[in-house]
Amino acid sequence: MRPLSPAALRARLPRRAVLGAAAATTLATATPARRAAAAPPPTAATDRAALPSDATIARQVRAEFQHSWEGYKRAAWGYDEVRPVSGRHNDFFLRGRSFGLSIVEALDTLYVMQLDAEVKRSADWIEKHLDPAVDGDIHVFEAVIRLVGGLLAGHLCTGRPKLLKRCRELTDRLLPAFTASPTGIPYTRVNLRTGAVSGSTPPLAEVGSNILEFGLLSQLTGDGRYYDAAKGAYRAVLERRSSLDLLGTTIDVETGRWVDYTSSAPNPPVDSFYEYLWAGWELFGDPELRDWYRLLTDAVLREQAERRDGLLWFNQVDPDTGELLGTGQSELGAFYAGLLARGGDRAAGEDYYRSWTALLDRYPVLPEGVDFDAEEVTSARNDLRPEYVNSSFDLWRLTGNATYKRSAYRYFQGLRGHLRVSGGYTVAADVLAKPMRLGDLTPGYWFAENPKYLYLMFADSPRFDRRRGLLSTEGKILRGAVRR
Ligand code: DMJ
Repeated sequence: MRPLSPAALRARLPRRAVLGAAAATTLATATPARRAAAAPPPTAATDRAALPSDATIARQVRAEFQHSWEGYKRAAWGYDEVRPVSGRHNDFFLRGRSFGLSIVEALDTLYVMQLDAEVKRSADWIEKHLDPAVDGDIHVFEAVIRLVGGLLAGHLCTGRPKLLKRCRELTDRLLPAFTASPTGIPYTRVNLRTGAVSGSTPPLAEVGSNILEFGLLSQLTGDGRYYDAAKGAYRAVLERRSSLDLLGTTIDVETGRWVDYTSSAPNPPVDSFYEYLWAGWELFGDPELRDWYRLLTDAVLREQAERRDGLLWFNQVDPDTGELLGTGQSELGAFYAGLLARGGDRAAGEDYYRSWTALLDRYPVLPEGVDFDAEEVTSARNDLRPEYVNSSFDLWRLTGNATYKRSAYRYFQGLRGHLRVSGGYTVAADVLAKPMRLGDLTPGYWFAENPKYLYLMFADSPRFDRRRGLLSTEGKILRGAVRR
């Protein structure tokens, strides 16, 4: 483990003073209800109270997963996503075409929860109905993390060869996004039937978040083309880093020039670009991925980390000059707490987790966006995101500290208390409204992520190797599924 040097986290004094003045003005005028946590609040009562036993919590989580799964089956079976309030369904990739996304997302969660009749029903559906040659422009990144990853995980869990075959067919049809690119940086979209590519300015998450799925497919098939394509995309971006070892946000596939710098790590849309470097090292032992992760992470910690009232946040900065561009923080970035710890920066990871836990102390469920400088909620939605509890899971696995179970349980209680509806679980349109204003969607990733992280923390599942297990950015079990 590499401890953070004090210099790495030293805030730049002039900038701080300016931010401090701005914060004072904003605080005086901000609507109190929209203010984000400034200082660590007292530990929430639920953190001090005794938790139910692990087995009880695992049963509760499994029951809630089943509740949402039954809701999906009842109203939207075979469609991508369910709208659990209206009982309608949602197409995720293409209007009027369905990939049964929630089924693919749920497959390995059903498996670790030992819902075997549902595993069979789902795998049968996929083998019969999932068409990897649809005539339509598919979002490559979403197809990789959700469908390719889901099929791989489903294959590893069940051993069914057809799932791997379908996975390979689909990936072969996605591959032109990489091979047609003059830089090796993938186009955003590809027509699965014709191979025509489009979308030439992907954000970084879309450029990097495929090496786990592609690399595993290379291992399982002995065909190195997938890993090489994914690694080539990483290399093309690393070659274009700034003199501060920072990266931009979106990049031009054809010219290799940066398009904008509007968002920096760990925020979207760059987030999992960093995650897959470290996870790629963990899964494949490729030292170049580890070294790239270290280089970029050192720069993020040195140039972007900001300590505020005992909490740790990350500034948005210009990659060339380090100049401050923003202080917004997306809930999607909460995954970074676990990643930092996994990558050797455990203290920083635990501190960043506490920053998000401080928000969980203030709000019944986490809002989508906050600005830590203005101390405001910038997006009051909640999209049933898994990133906070993803970090609970990572940090608990790494440290064994019960505090992560407590905060994960509190997160679970928040969801169960506010986002449960008769048709399953739904997103919220405004978590600050009283009563909370709900939306009408169970995103596909819900079936892959939130309940799985919770379940694997509390259930002693015989089907998951907690020590070796490795999950993708979409919560797919890419290593550590135990077949029994
Ligand atoms: C998921 O699709 C994945 O976790 C992805 O990496 C980013 N965000 C969503 C869920 O928030």
